[in-house]
Amino acid sequence: METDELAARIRAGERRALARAITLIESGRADHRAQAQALLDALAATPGSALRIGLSGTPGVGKSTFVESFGTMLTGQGHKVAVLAVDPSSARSGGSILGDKTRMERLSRDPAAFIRPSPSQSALGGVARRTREAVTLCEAAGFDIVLIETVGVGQSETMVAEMTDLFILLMAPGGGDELQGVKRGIMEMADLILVNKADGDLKPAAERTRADYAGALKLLRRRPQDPDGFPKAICVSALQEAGLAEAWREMQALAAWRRETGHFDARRAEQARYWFAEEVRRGLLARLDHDAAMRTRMARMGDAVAAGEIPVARAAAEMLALLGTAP
Ligand SMILES: Nc1nc2c(ncn2[C@@H]2O[C@H](COP(=O)(O)OP(=O)(O)OP(=O)(O)O)[C@@H](O)[C@H]2O)c(=O)[nH]1
Ligand SMILES: [Mg+2]
Repeated sequence: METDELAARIRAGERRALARAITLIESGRADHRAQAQALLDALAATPGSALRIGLSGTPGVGKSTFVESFGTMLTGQGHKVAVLAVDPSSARSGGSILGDKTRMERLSRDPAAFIRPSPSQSALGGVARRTREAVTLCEAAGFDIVLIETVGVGQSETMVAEMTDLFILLMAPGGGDELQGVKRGIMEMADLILVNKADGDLKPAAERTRADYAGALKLLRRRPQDPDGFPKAICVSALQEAGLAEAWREMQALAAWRRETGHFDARRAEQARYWFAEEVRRGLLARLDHDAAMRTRMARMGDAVAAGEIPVARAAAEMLALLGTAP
């Protein structure tokens, strides 16, 4: 299919065209890459305006259940919801975090929703780039809310926070010492903490956990992108569909405030800058790692350095000059 036709079909909201385009951007083939680039260029003229929401949480905390009930609530309100995943471990586990479609039975059959599992690829940088491009495609296809799910592994949370407008942390009720287990850096990224499973026997523990997180959030350095009272911690039950409307109200209030105060657009601009620099860096590294001539030169230069024939700094400067990046 021609790029223009594919672009037109995506703009018309055709899900099969969207799925096909995402497959194209996930491909490692050079000709596919060129096509994907052309497609993204073609769609850049009609930028979408989706609210991008990042969702993270440890395995078993209830992410899939939450996406199912929260997503279904949103489509019930007339929204079009796309769900994407950043899962650096999917290659290892052989599946994807969205593979459990049984937990998203309603949403996966919902005509107003689009669910895309994480590509099975281990390089987080590659997954992140593809997810970011998939967001663009989903927006062009008319989805006004894009949920990006990630499991709390390594840098994946940072990546997702760098491509979303709101970052939500899903937590489980605990016995009081779970706060220690949460890395400070992750707390600092959160716009909203949702303590899930606030139902049945777990309800009192969930409320205590919520209070603990609320207290911890207050101790963090105040961020310019937050109005009074944010970041917030609230209780939800994804299973019983409780607290979801409140969670959505808080997300909307925060997004509206950021839009009014310019923080929303400023953040998007910052993210564009971040990913641009990241792509250039990745491109340079790819040349070092995959360009056969460069690899040979690296090996030879390495030998020369090891033999004491050339000082480290001079050898490095020569390599960088070859890459066209000499200072
Ligand atoms: N009681 C209760 N259980 C829940 C709730 N949400 C999820 N669960 C249960 O918690 C378990 C894990 O839920 P998932 O939605 O698969 O969790 P996940 O975070 O997607 O897990 P991974 O995909 O493994 O990372 C399941 O048995 C769910 O039924 C909730 O609100 N209340
Ligand atoms: Mg899951």
